[in-house]
Amino acid sequence: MCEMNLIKSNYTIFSLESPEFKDINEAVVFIGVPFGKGNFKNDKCSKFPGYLRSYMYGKNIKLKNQCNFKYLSTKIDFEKLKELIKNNQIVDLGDIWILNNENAKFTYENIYNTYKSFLEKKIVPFSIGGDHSISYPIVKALSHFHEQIQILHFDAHLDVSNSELQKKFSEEGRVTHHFGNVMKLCADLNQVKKIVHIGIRDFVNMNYELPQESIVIYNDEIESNLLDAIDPNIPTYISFDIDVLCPSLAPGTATPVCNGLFFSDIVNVLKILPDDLNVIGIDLVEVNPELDQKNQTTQIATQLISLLVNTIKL
Ligand SMILES: [Mn+2]
Repeated sequence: MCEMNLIKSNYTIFSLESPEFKDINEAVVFIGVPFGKGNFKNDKCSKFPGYLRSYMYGKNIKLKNQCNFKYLSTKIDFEKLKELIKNNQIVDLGDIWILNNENAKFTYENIYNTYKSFLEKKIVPFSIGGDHSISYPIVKALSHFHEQIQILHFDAHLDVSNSELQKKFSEEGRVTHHFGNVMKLCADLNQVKKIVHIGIRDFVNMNYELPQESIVIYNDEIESNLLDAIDPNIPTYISFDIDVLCPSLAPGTATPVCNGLFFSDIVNVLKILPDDLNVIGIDLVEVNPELDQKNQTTQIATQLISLLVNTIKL
């Protein structure tokens, strides 16, 4: 059944292999989730998975044995990633098949069911969005396999919107799931014990009521407070909204907020994380190639993916 929900591309992320789903077991798997309608400002982030693959193909960007990561200048050793490459445990499965005329409820359900089939095969998914709303069906699928989950949420926004209007719409049976309430929905899952928000700075966050699972680490507190905020024993999902970065580096997103994090800040955060943290899935969302300038955002997204995937140990 699952095979039908995936569509292969001509090119793959990092030119990785794209085996048949039935042949995969215990692997890190890139999956494109080309859905943008959860972002009502601009839905063209749906084009990013395909755009990224063509970009990587055009630039001949490959992950293979003896890859040199020194060009990222990070002082991070890429041992985990090298191990995955060496063992052929990192592949690109293509995109979740999403049609433009599908309704959003159906799409979220489809993502949820497809990811449940992935997880049965001990796959650690690295999802390429798409807008931020896709994280919820993914975390919901993960919640069937883990009693406790902690989310490390990189974003300029808390994404915990919970208005009266939303409640009313929801009672009317309308879709109220979107890019601005995705972390509130995740917090409402019993298994999600903790959400650590990093990079929060937009004015819109000033008056939100925080779910009790939430801990905000503001940008000036990363060095001092991040390590204490993270529970090293809880399986961890990393959700990375590209707008956490300063728009001067990553303009290609629908809701840019000035004074954001730089690449070196992200490296710092990753260095602070406990080395044996059990990372059970990652997503990178909200990259919008139509709003980008000279592929800056796609370039930095490519570098970020190398950094983030290196946090996964099978
Ligand atoms: Mn977001």
